[in-house]
Formats: sequence, C-alpha cells, structure tokens
Amino acid sequence: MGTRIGDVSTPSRVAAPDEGIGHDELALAARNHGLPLEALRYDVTPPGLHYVLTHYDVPFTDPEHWELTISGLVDRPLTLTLDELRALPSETHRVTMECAGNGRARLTPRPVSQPWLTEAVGTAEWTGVPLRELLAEAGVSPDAVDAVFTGADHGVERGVEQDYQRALSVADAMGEAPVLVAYAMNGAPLPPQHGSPLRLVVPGWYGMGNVKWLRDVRLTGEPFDGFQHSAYRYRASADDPGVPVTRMAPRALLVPPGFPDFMSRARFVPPNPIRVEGRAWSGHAPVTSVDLSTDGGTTWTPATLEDDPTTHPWAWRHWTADWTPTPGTHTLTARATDATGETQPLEEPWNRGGFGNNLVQEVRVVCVRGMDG
Ligand SMILES: Nc1nc2c(c(=O)[nH]1)N[C@H]1C(S)=C(S)[C@@H](COP(=O)(O)O)O[C@H]1N2
Ligand SMILES: [Mo]
Repeated sequence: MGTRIGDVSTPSRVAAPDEGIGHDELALAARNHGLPLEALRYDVTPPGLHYVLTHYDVPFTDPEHWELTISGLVDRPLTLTLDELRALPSETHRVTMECAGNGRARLTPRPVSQPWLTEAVGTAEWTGVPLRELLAEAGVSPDAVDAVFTGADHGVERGVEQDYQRALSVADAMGEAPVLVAYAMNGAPLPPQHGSPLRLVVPGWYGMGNVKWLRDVRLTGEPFDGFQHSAYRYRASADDPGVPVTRMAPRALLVPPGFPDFMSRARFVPPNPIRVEGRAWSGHAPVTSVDLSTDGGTTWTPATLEDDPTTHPWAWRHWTADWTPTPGTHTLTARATDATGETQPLEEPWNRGGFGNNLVQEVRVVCVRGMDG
C-alpha cells in the first residue's frame, strides 16, 4: 500500500435525501459505460458494448514488452512474456461479468460512487492460460494462503495511494471455477479498456476480482487486506465491519420491448402479441427459473429458458416469454431464481457501499393503438 494522502478511514459518502447525481458521479458514469439493454440480445456481447469499469486511468501498456511475474511463496518464481503465455495450452470460457455496484443508483439513500442503474454487465469469450496451471508450474508453498493480483493502474481512493490489487484464496485460485489469465476477448487481443494485454477472469464473481492489466501474482502467507478488500464489503453502516463481496447474486434483465422515448426511456408498443426476451445469471448456482410480471410484480408467469445450462455454465441464460399488451401503461419486470433457491428481492437490499443490489428491474411500457411499432 502506498502513501496515505488523506484520512484513510473516510467512508464513501451517502447522498442527502433529495440530492441528485452530481458532476463527480456524472464524470464516472461517462467514463464507465454500461451495456445498452438492447444488446442483451447477443449471446456474446460485442466488445464495444460490454460494460466498462475502471477505478483510475486506463494505463498505456505495451504488449511487446509485457511481463507477468509470479512471485512470493512459490518454489520457482516465474517471469512470462505474452508470447510465452500464448505458447502454453489455453482454454476459452464464456463468462458473464457484472460490477458489484450494479443497481447502486437505484438505492435510497444513494451511496455516492459509480451510479449504475441495471446495465453493468456483459458476457465475453475469454481465452487464456488457466491460473491453476501457472501456479502448479511455479509450485505454490503449503504456507501460501492468498494469491494477490496487481494491475498496472495506479491511483488514490479515499486517501489511499495504491496499485489496483485484489486477491483470491489459494483454494479459490486453484478451485473448480476455471480462473484464467486471459489475453483474448471474443477471439481478439484484449482492448485497452478491458485490460490489454492481460487480465484475470474469475467466473461467477463480481467484476472487482477480475484484475485488468495484470502484471504480478504474489503468493502470501497472510490473508490480503488491501484497500480493494476493505472497500468491497456488505456493511449496514460505516462502522460495521461487514462481510466480503464475492459472487454474483441472481439477476434477470429484459430487453426493453418496442421503441423508446428519448428522455424517459419509456417504451412504446402496439397492442399486438410480442415475445419478451432477456438474460439471467447467478454466481452462486445455475439459474433454474425466470418469471415475468407485466403488472409491476403483482402477478408472475414463468418464462421459457431457451438454452442448455451445461454448455456455458459460467454465462447468462437466455429466456423468452410471450405477451399481448393491452392499451395503457404497464410495468415489466423479471425475476431470476437459482438452484440454491435464491431469488431476486422486491424490496431494495440496501448496504453502505451499494453492492449487490439485485432488486428487480422495472421497464415502463406504453401500449397505444395505431402506432407503427
Ligand atoms: N486493474 C484493474 N482491474 C480492474 C478494475 C480496475 O479499476 N483496475 N476494475 C474492476 C472492476 S470494479 C470491475 S467491475 C471490472 C470491470 O471489467 P470490464 O471493464 O472489463 O468490464 O474490472 C475490475 N478489474
Ligand atoms: Mo465493479
């Protein structure tokens, strides 16, 4: 950890009851864009439409001279160039990634940070070397408890100067989920904003553990307690120690039907039968059902899950439901349930950092006779 420039204990701010989004939040929102919800139609998100979240600056990196080091409590410290990594056996996995702050701006009161509504998600085909193979090659000491991943980006957050760092326990790093040191996204080299030339991909986890611009993996004998671990905790209040944010809670999103109003984003549809579609995912267990409501959550009907969940176990599932709108205003909402029985709340699950808010989405649809749609 670097220099302490300010008061490290300063918690993030919570907006006053009627306080709108400020220029500070707007600046973050303009840098870190979401997935346009109509892009939920793609099984694999085209790279420019995948959400982006970067805490500091996108570093200017040079793939030609990049080196990944694996150090600390290992028998054989490794230094690998990109060519050396590309020469190793690779795997490709389709992985849905979601920012832990997704849904934050819908909370009351609003934790002041990146003000996501529901759109901080995307699915990509990541290609790289399984982390467990690299760790086996390095020979992890039995005394190692955590693997700490360091990115090439640097900044200050609530007074703490730092390189972006996150850790996984050795068990999670070598576990069942195929954690990748990825050098390709959808078959092409990583774009700058997604971690060029190397990033970690941790299937099932919220985005913060997927360290971009990865330059070092260090095995430590103590649990890592860096800034990005103390920041990502579910806390009831600023002085609550809380619990770590880890895997993605279940969530379904629907492609807003019809066509939008420019400002309100309300949707217009004619009174004809339509097929509503969307995606659903959970980092805890496979999604087993999705329900659709067209009356704001009063009544629900089961949607059809269209895909085989075993083909891409770390990716979102495609769902559809038929609906014939009647003239008037309707609120569409969808709700995912996973194999553990966990489902999405109808009341916001508030916490101090605004993490894991999987409150159901609401899409306002206005059905009008005689429209072209
Ligand atoms: N080095 C580094 N890695 C990072 C971040 C970062 O700021 N720096 N942001 C994290 C967060 S909070 C998220 S949600 C994901 C976003 O990945 P994406 O921009 O490729 O969608 O990257 C994670 N990895
Ligand atoms: Mo994030």
